[in-house]
Amino acid sequence: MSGPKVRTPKTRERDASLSTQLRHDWTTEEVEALFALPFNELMFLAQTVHRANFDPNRVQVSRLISIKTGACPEDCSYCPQSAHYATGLEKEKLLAVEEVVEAARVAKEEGASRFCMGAAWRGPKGDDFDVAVAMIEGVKALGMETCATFGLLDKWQAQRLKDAGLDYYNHNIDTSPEHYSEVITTRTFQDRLDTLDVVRDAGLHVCSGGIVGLGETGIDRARMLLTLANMPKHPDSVPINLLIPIKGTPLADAERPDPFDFIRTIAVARIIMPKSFVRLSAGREGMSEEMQALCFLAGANSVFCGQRLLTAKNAAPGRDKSLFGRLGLSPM
Ligand code: SAM
Ligand code: DTB
Ligand code: SF4
Repeated sequence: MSGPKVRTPKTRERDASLSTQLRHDWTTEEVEALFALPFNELMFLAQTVHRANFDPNRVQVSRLISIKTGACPEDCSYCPQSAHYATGLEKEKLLAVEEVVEAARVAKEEGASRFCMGAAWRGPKGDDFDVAVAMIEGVKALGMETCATFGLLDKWQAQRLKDAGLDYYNHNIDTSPEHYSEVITTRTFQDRLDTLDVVRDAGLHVCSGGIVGLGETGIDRARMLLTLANMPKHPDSVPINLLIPIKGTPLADAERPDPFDFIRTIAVARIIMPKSFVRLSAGREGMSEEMQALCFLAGANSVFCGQRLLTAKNAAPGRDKSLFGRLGLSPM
């Protein structure tokens, strides 16, 4: 499928309407057609939509912490923390509340506006949930935005997190509905959607995205983004992760996606969810500065800062400061 090669009044009209409309009725064909645009055309369209909705030179910055590491009962075939694979990761029990609040204070000092707490759980249970709630209260009291990613939730748990002052809940759909069971067998795609529903219904901001590089096809990428865009409300934040290959996991040797396909995924997310923050998420450590710059040009406007994500490496110290400086970007 080839897209328009020159800008005409008709393409300009399309760009203007894409910039403002919040659609929830995308078809697979329409999303595939965006992916199939010539690269320059796609980037122009994404940047047009981005500029209509955001300051193009500002990037939201979040910091992650793993509050409970490893020994996860789920079998997500990309994850270093799954108990199903020998990844050599050192397990850690639940951190103490004070330790987490102190890490958040430091992250704030270093420029993060949001602090995201992640746990290697299928979902929160028992006393551990009470401790996690206390962490959220403590971080919120610092005046930071709070985010949690604790796995599957029921509606009472979602309400309890909301009452504790949680702002965002991260729960990724990871891939297309069709590819999901190739990647994870211990829960279903519908389980993920059900949690996203209870999170939204509790009035929490939704953070949901996926991973590029799980052996998915181009249609799977289109179907993943379309699933997010066709939700009752676009997720407020859409993390696009590039698979970090982890030794010992079934995806350790997965074929690296073409970098331009990753950038295209960011651009299409930007276009079909025009007002959402699109996060250039895991995988930055292995990217060149030029590739990251293209991701920002494609409409990414959020990143994780710091040397670590949950367990994997992120940006080396000083690298982001230098990158932001060279690109004239500033944190939101
Ligand atoms: N256990 C919770 C869950 O699965 O929702 C929260 C933590 S889990 C580590 C959060 C997300 O990290 C996953 O949904 C996945 O998208 C991402 N992730 C995990 N391992 C990754 C990897 N090796 N490369 C890229 N993204 C990864
Ligand atoms: C998201 O989409 N990516 C982040 C965050 N949400 C929780 C996690 C990336 C994890 C990468 C592998 C690791 O650090 O263990
Ligand atoms: Fe567990 Fe989350 Fe990793 Fe899956 S992605 S194994 S649920 S920590």
